[in-house]
Amino acid sequence: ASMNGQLQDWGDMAQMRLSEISACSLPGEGVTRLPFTDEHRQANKIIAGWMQTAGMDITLDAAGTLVGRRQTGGKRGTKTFILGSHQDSVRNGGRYDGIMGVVLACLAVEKAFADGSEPDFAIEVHAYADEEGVRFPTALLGPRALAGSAEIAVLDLADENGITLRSALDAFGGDASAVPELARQPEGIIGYLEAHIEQGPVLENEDMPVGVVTSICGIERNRITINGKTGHAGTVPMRGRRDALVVASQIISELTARAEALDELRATFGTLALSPGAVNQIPETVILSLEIRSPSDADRQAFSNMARSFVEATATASDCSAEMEQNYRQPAQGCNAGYIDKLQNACRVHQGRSRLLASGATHDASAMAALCPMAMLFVRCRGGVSHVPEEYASAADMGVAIGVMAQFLNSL
Ligand code: HGY
Ligand code: MN
Ligand code: MN
Repeated sequence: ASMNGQLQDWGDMAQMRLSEISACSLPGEGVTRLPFTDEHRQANKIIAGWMQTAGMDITLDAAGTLVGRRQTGGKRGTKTFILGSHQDSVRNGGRYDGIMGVVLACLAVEKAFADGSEPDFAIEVHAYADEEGVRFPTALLGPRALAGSAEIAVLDLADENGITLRSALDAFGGDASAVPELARQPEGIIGYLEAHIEQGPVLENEDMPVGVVTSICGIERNRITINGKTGHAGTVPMRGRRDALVVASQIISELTARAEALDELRATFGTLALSPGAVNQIPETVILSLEIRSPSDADRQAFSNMARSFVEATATASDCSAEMEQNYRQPAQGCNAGYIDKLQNACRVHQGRSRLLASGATHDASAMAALCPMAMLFVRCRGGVSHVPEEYASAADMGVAIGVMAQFLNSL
């Protein structure tokens, strides 16, 4: 078959594998596969088969990452290049987010060395347990453990049933007490490459199968608590009310308008809780989340500072009080310039042109950046939709991605 015909075969294999593993899910629309669950266990069995076919030995590491390792004796044998992504999904998500990066990594390794050649360094493929942070209020334990940046306190965070990350991880076959020992020596790691569905419309708008990522946005998450005064909805006059929900609505609309004026910054009020929560009582307390993302940490910080003082001033103006406390942060991460060039060259070979784009979503690669040079390859996403059952990437595009990744590996 022609080169591209051959890539189509690799893409068809990827599509078939993703269809098979999508069954490792809770019942319902789309894919729901949370970390350290039966669905995760079933998925790891299938992933282990992909890794074995790619000539790898398989271990489950202490943080619950499934690690496939292909060791060769070459002169750089002691150095390792890592590929991978996350196996978990959001609730009722798609078949591609995360797991596609694992299957493309396994097939790219197979393709890169299908001619019997062997790299002079070791190769690992990782299937990280938890990137989405849906089950536990934390994420990225696997790659952060490898980078030596895991916060051990997160092990005591619990899911909605009160099960701690520590007990779920140990019951799954990990070893929470050994997580700190997972840190890799940076000098032993060559770098990291992650393929991921774009989750946006850019590649589709430009009719391109794959694109090369320049940087991954930074993120912070805040909890805003607003305290007012409840009262009878019928007897308390409108003027002079201390209505926490009215203050929240002013904060949401004004900060959203200010974020809209900044083209690369994203501000999202994703959750809201209020009390007492009765139709005939004035809301007294509102707790809402504010997530801020930007490719520039300085811009994100400036917006965050402005938001904090705006929140306090808006509450005071209605004789309420409010505080905004940050409870999550990860810095923006640039992709390695040398790897970007290698990926661009491979894109020109396999799709005749190349496109750079920033990532507004975060990825395991953002944590791996603390350990080694990293790069990402995006695959065209139909309709730009992700985190929904309709999420889709074509076999042809995944074939191009495998060709690009195999050429990248051979260029190291
Ligand atoms: O939130 C994110 O960007 C990723 O999809 N977890
Ligand atoms: Mn996701
Ligand atoms: Mn993802």
